[in-house]
Amino acid sequence: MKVLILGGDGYLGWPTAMKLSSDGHNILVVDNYSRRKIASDRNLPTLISVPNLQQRVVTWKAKTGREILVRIGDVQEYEFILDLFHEYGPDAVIHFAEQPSAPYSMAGYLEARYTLTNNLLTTLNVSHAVKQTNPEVHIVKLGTMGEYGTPNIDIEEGYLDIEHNGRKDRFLYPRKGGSLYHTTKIQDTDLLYFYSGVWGLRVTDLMQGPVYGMFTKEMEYQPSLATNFSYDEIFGTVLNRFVVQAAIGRPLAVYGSGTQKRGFLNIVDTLECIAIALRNPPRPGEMSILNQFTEVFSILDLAHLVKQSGDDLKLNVEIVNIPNPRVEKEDHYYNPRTTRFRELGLEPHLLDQEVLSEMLEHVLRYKDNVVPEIVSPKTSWN
Ligand code: USQ
Repeated sequence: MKVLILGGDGYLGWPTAMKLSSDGHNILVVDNYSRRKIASDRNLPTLISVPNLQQRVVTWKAKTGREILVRIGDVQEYEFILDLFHEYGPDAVIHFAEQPSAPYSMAGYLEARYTLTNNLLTTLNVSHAVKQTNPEVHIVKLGTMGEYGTPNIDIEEGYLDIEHNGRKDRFLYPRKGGSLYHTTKIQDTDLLYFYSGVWGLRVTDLMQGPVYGMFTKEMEYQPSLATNFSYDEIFGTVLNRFVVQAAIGRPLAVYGSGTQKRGFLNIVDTLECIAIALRNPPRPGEMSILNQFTEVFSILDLAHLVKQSGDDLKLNVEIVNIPNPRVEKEDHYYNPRTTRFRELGLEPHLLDQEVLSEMLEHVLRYKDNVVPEIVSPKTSWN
């Protein structure tokens, strides 16, 4: 297939490009380096600095003989994205080109405005470009489990059948975002649901939980093919941050009681889920929603797992509960369904001590690169 990857320079975008290229697809990646700009403006280096996309694809070609095409540009610019669809003629588009950080979206007005305009406009542009050039193109959109929030009922995969006053209908599952970022993802889902129905587009919306890890098979060719691994409060996800905190001898900072639960997955499974989604496009006019995580943990569970792994390496890891900078439920029911990916063949890579010690040993090798000042949370929700 010809696959267009929007946001192909990111933590998930670049590993996805390599994986799909390895699988034999033709890949064109697009990025405007907005994540790198935000990180550089705020002095938020990744654990290891990674080459830019143009350099990455040269290394990839040298190591594998496979070509990944690159275009640097902004998906918010409609002419740019429309021309790209005309020229390249993709069979599928994977849309990662969004501002991905919940804390960033809550940092102030400008950050909120950027998150809202970027995330909605890129989704609008992708929908229109597909409609205008080839409505058969499969749109695979990265959403988030955080769209559902933490309701006091079981979370289904995307839709809920409701019986009311003796009549029945099927609706998008009720949503409640925990940050402005999560709210933009809800709005993206609404946009895609609307356009898939009205224009007969084929859309897959992936409700993904927080991802952890830094290794995928394709990175083994060469260290400079690594993904960007963040541990700061803006771009680092919780487990990655805990591993870095353990490695530099800082207590693992659990927000609030740590009893809040989320559905997690290894970066390797993210790539597998994307590949599965590509192989299973919905019918025209249908929006397929899949919950993309493999295991539910409380934040405190994760902290204890990292502590155990750190203690095995004689790191003497401590755990502290700090006042929660976010407004979120800490004690709540959480029972999200995730059956569709298993039915479609996903074999999950679960979190165990081997995975954690591999991550910890990797971070320990680069621990002198860690800037301790960027680890503590500074962004508060209100
Ligand atoms: N948390 C801590 N300590 C930390 C960081 C986070 O206790 O140092 C807690 C938070 O309070 C939260 C949970 O861990 O309850 C998850 O936080 P996170 O920063 O790992 O994840 P989040 O901000 O929700 O966002 C991340 C990605 C986002 C993705 C989302 C999936 O940045 O792009 O959409 O995970 S989900 O959380 O399911 O919405």
